[in-house]
Amino acid sequence: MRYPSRSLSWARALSWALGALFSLFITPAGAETLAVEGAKAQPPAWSELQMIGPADVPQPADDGRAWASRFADSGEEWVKLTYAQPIAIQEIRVYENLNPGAISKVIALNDFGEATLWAGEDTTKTSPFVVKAAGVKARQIKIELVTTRVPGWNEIDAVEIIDVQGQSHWAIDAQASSSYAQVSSGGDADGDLFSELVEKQLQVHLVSGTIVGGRLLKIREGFLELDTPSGRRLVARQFIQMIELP
Ligand SMILES: [Ca+2]
Ligand SMILES: [Ca+2]
Repeated sequence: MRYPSRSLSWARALSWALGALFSLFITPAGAETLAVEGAKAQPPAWSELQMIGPADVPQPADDGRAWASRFADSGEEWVKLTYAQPIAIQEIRVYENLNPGAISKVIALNDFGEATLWAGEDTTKTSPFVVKAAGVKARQIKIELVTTRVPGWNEIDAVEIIDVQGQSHWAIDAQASSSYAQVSSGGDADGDLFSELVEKQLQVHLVSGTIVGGRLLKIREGFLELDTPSGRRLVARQFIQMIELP
């Protein structure tokens, strides 16, 4: 069952997205480009991809521009954020737009292994939740939550890293143990069809007339992730007209 506020947020996200033709997700200098192909496409509301880029939920609320787990109070969940390059971290700021306080652990991941930066119970229950890192270098951050600690959905809008120079960094990719988008998108009937195409070279014809050529890396909720000559691209499945296997 959906709450009315959830449908409203989705409508808001969609109307915002209508203005964004071929919107570029994020292009940090010297980093790979992750572009969304197929116009109007936005990641599904409440999917983990909503944590990519700067915080965009303007005030504390249930909002589809944030990640929400599949269930509100099912127990342990995690999210993993990837940044454009390894960062010497001074501070991590986790923007929790709804029911903050369920975070149980913050881990920095790099090529050499992992370091737990913080573990315990968040007694502040305020957003952003801030963890100091004293210069630990990492390209990925894993955040664990115990969602039973705070009733209702414990949503995360974005995760900001402040480096030792005071510069701000936002995630370019995200993963999660589950997401509410799996529920709101009503399952994945095409999943089996697309899974046969993973690692194959494809020519994807979009309804706009654009053709995107590349190797299929991953099937994401509502999107195909392709490795193209100009970088990684997300193609919205709803705008695919035909797929050619050259
Ligand atoms: Ca909860
Ligand atoms: Ca967001």
